Amino acid sequence: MAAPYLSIIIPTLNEEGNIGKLLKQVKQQLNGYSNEIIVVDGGANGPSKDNTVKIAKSMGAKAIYDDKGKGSALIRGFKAAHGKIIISMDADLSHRPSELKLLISGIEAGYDICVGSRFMTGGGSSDMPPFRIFGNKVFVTLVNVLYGSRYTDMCYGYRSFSKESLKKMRLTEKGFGIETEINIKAQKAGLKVLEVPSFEKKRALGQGKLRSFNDGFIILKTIARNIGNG
Ligand SMILES: Nc1nc2c(ncn2[C@@H]2O[C@H](COP(=O)(O)OP(=O)(O)OP(=O)(O)O)[C@@H](O)[C@H]2O)c(=O)[nH]1
Ligand SMILES: [Mg+2]
Repeated sequence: MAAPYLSIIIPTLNEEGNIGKLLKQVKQQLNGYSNEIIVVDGGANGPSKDNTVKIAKSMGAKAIYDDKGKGSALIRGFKAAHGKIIISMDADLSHRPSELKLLISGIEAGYDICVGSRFMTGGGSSDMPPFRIFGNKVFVTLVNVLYGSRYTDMCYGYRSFSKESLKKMRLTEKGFGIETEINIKAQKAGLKVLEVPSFEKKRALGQGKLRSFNDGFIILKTIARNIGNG
């Protein structure tokens, strides 16, 4: 079978209230593009305890398993992807499927990576309490100063990639440091990155897994770990 043009990678952990609605909307947006949707399910306590995988499979998505965290799930999904363009997207309906075409066109226009930004004109968030906005600002500023980049957002997972760019970055972050690792390694590898405005909605149903302080610390360690090495 010919390789699909697009691969959509969705990490999931107990998202049964959201995944069906999301996949329906994604499929509507991707009508006309050859595509595969890969759900990477699981967490430290094993697979989702609810019907996430059952619903995803019934709607034509492939499901694979990973138990090491969101970053690990994304890396596994990226490796399993066959598409020329690969997109990462959350399962909780925070990311608007109507923005998929913008992310696709960024790669088609010749960029290696296209990242959604909640802090550009036209972007925004109804899912960020003030302390998360503050933390994100600190991380963006640190990365820009340390690595000479000009990002406006950091910890946001709605992104598109050319297949080659993913191979060049050799990603390793297992948890919520993955987006920061991508921003840093893309900059270090001299990849062409385009930020596009994105609006993040509140998680629709279910519980968020990010723990602001623990994961903030992990993000800081990600920033520190990448200083100097290559
Ligand atoms: N496979 C896998 N997916 C995860 C894990 N943790 C989170 N996810 C998924 O990653 C995406 C982002 O996680 P969220 O919990 O929504 O994180 P967040 O958006 O920062 O937090 P909220 O604002 O509370 O939603 C969602 O699709 C989750 O289901 C994990 O350990 N493993
Ligand atoms: Mg969320």
